[in-house]
Amino acid sequence: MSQPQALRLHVPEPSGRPGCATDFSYLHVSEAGAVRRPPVDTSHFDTSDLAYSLIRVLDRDGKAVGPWVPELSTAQLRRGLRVMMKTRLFDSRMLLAQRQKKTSFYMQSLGEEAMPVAHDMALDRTDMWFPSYRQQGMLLAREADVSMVEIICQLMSNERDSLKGRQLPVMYSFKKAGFFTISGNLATQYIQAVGWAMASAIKGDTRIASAWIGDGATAESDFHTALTFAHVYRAPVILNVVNNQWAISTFQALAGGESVTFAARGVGSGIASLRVDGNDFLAVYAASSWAAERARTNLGPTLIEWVTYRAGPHSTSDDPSKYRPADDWSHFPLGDPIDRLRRHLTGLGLWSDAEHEATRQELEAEIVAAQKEAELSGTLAHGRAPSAASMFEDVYKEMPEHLRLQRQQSGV
Ligand SMILES: Cc1ncc(C[n+]2csc(CCOP(=O)(O)OP(=O)(O)O)c2C)c(N)n1
Ligand SMILES: [Mg+2]
Repeated sequence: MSQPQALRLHVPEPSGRPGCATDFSYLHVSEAGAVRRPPVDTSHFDTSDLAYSLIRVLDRDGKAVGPWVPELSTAQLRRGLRVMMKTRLFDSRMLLAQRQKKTSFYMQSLGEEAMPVAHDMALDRTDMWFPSYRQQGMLLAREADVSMVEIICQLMSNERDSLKGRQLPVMYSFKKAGFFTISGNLATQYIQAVGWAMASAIKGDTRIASAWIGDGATAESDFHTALTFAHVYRAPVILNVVNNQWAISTFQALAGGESVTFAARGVGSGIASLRVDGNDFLAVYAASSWAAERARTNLGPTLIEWVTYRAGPHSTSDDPSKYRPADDWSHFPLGDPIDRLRRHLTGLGLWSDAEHEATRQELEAEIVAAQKEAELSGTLAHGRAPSAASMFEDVYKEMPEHLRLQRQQSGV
């Protein structure tokens, strides 16, 4: 008999660190157009290969190829590019506002703009989103429902903030836009979305739910509980997993993405699952439409792992140069979603450099004007926040005696 071996654990490490370039071969990227498109009434088992490949539409030259090419009008494509540009410009402007102490905190979606914008285009306006904090692109796409001024007022916790300064900036809540209140407690979105979707089906409604989670947050038990309920009751829900490679300073492998994809967890739970290039606007639209059709026709949930890259810091409190190469994003094999759609449209003769620049200037002006208007109601730096006494309100319909007493004692 051989000598007993000392036991040891395997602790995954990223393939790159500051000063050492990342080896992105771990992503297993498929060629554009190479992955098949099954009918929507497929079984979870039949999506096993799709959970380990990568659905892509835009090739290196910006051409749309393969079975997943969606039917999108010129107007939709141009609008998609415009809203992605708006999201990026909005983010950089709000980052600046945080540096000027006008808001306490900000989270950019740099590099991840395609997913919320294209997903929104594939869903109906009455569907319900349970987002995490990096899907602001959806709100910026809904200009008919939510104004940019309202969004900025929430960030500045000012007197026009509809949440009265009670939420961390970026933790938006817009019922009128089907945007469920963001919770700082990760993964709660998943159980809430599945529960809401089940309720929609119980009521015989036609609205579906869209749940959002990051790679890191899938390690929470809520994720697995939600998958079980969604599978068992065939809930009308789309289960989005944004694998942007990082959970603050922790690499996605630590949440279990090293030898098994996040999409494969869906298959293992009896849910049809896709792994999709999240930086490919056309692929995002096509996969989202496929999943939405399944949900709408009572074929049940679909889990989609979006492969993307968090190009900026996790938040304004993070410094990614401490844990990954500074130029990592420029080597990410799936590129920049805005550049890729721009190239596609330019190749079709539907966009030009001059138009790009004019759109950029127009959007900048729109954002600056909205910020100015929002600041008329105050910023974090310049008072005009809702009074501290208001924290006692809105908890109960009628304020109970013990809260009334606390308010008196607090002297606010
Ligand atoms: C239950 C819970 N655990 C930990 C945190 C702290 N936290 C906030 S964001 C974050 C990283 C999440 O990473 P990921 O899910 O990959 O999402 P990403 O930020 O990359 O979009 C952590 C650990 C939290 N808010 N909630
Ligand atoms: Mg992440």
